[in-house]
Amino acid sequence: MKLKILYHDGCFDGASSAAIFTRFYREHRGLSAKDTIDYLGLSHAGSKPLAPELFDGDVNAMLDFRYATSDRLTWWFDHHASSFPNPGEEAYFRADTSGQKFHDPAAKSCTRFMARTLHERFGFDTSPVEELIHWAEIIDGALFPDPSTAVRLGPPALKLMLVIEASPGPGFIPRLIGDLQSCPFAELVELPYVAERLGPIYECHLEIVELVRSRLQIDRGVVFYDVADRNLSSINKFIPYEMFPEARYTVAVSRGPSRAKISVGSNPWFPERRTHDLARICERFGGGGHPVVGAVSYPCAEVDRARADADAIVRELQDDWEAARQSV
Ligand SMILES: [Mn+2]
Repeated sequence: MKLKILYHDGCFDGASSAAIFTRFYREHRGLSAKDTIDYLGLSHAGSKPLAPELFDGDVNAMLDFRYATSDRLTWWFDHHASSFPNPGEEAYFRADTSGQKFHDPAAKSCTRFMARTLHERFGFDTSPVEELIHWAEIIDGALFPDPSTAVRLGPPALKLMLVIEASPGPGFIPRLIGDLQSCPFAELVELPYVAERLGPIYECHLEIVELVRSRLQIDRGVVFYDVADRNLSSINKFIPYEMFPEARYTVAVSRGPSRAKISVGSNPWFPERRTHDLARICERFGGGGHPVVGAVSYPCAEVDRARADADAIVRELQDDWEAARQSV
């Protein structure tokens, strides 16, 4: 038997969802020595329906990632507002009778939503994985106590977040998912394969913090920066708010090895200042996300189109600045 677990790649919530689901499956469905677990990280590039070949396990679970209308999908948990980008997908989900597919766009993390659902419906014991649930909720819900914690990353959980975000693809995250199931974070960051990777990534993170800080511009409540001239695939999204605590939104253009990206975020420490649905705005440009944070991906060659779209998004987010300023 092959258990295939597809999860949101390069994402703490995706990795912790995969770890907890594995635990659940082992405890409640059983895995023998002959059974295999195959982990595959998925990234939100465009909104095309997922290829049916991805679901090649005997059991296929997809976690913290948009829906797929495949009869081979056995389990599904997601909390994205843009889970059904293609016609017919939501109706297909609503008509599902498996009792193993769940969506809650109000959930802050897939991890906590899934753990609670597995507890309520199947009696899953969440107590050994409370650390994962607690931190997934803080990280995916952007519930950090202050911008400095979110940028400087003191707690071990935040160092794991950093290393996960910088390590998409096969190899590292699947191995980490194995250890996340039972190892406390303080010990996990000391394991050689984690520590060796984390050291240079953390150093590089602090360099990127300085680079981004040098590019930030704020106008009418919107911080904008463009680092698409550099090859940077993961950038901490809170850097702008450490420098400009009064900002409402951030719009960033960046370019990694495989895609260019617009990232759109709102200031999580002042949620009442947000008046726009960022998922809806990003969807109009072919992206998606949550009301409070969204993104649009482009092929690397189309970085100029990303810049033009980012400019349009900045102007849209500035539009009610006068009204918003009077209310804060
Ligand atoms: Mn998530």
